[in-house]
Amino acid sequence: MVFDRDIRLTILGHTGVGKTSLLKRLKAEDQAQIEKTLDITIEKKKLTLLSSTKQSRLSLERYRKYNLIAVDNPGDFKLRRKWREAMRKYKTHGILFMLDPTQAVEAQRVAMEDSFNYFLDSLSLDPDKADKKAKNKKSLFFFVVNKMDAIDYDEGRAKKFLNEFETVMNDYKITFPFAIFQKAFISVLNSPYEEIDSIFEKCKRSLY
Ligand SMILES: Nc1nc2c(ncn2[C@@H]2O[C@H](COP(=O)(O)OP(=O)(O)OP(=O)(O)O)[C@@H](O)[C@H]2O)c(=O)[nH]1
Ligand SMILES: [Mg+2]
Repeated sequence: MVFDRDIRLTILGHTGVGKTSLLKRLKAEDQAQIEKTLDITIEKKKLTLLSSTKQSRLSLERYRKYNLIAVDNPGDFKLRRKWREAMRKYKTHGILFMLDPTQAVEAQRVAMEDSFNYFLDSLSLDPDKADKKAKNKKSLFFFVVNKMDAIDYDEGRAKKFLNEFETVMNDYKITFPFAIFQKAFISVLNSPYEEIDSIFEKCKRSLY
């Protein structure tokens, strides 16, 4: 339809945080089949956001569909240079960065730093040019803490965990002053579908 819109996301994060699981959940595919991702994979899904169904029948938004184009990436550090390739090749609206509170902070912080640098590289391989482009770029950076079930849905604990990444996130904010920052706490395996949907609802509101 002509009034359909795209939500284009690069999914990044350390290995085993649940990137592929999130996309499988969205596509209602078998979670048991998931293996470690070894290469860049493009997942597409037409989304009818739950908020649309609440709009009046006269509203265009009620009939609007969102085409999610998600670039799933391998989290393993040896395969991480593919992130740069993916971001240069598939121009997305931004990054959905996933975190796992059951895994060590340090390795995930490195992954967050890598995603910062590779995203800048995707703007230009000349660091000064990339910094300049970043200053005006209205990207979306979405930080998603997954596996809330594994920490008994303890939001206090999840927020404390996310605080460990504050300094890196601040660097994102300084480098991308016009970017939009979002956070969410979910369990890909157990959250009700509305909570999964709300991630993409937030993306929609940030982008359109
Ligand atoms: N307890 C729990 N486990 C989860 C959740 N989401 C994913 N997992 C598990 O975490 C493991 C890794 O999930 P993947 O989706 O393969 O992780 P990934 O980020 O794609 O990993 P790479 O492809 O190596 O980068 C799997 O065993 C999942 O079942 C969750 O919400 N809760
Ligand atoms: Mg994967």
